[in-house]
Amino acid sequence: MKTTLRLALLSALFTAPLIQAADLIPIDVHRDANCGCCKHWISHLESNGFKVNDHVEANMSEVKQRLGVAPRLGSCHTAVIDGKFVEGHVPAEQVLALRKRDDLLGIAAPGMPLGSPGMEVNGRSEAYQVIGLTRDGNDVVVAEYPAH
Ligand SMILES: [Cu+2]
Repeated sequence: MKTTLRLALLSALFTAPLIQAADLIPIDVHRDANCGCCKHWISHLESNGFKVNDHVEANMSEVKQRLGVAPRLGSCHTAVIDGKFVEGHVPAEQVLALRKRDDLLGIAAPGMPLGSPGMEVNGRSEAYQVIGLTRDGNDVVVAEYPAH
């Protein structure tokens, strides 16, 4: 057997366990059927270790109200992980960080910030914040992303 082939087989053996389904983090995403950027955000999650349960909804404002998303934090899709909401185009790293924040009801990237995950449009970007909603109803900045 050629060395290069043997190396390729070895590396396949070592990387295989990393992509086992059991390691993926489940998350529910609620979205409107016609939302294109929502699907782009789902792809962003899937390429960062999440297993997305995709829910197509007829009435997103009813869903947001039910999940406790304050209207001022609103965006397009609404995800749920560990009982907490993730509103809009929040980067996957912030979704992971949210899992360790028991003081928060959820996090949001309000609006549709250009350049956020799933909102890549012609390389344009704007600065945006990820806002956390605390259990006592206050907004806190959990992350800031500059225009790039
Ligand atoms: Cu969107």
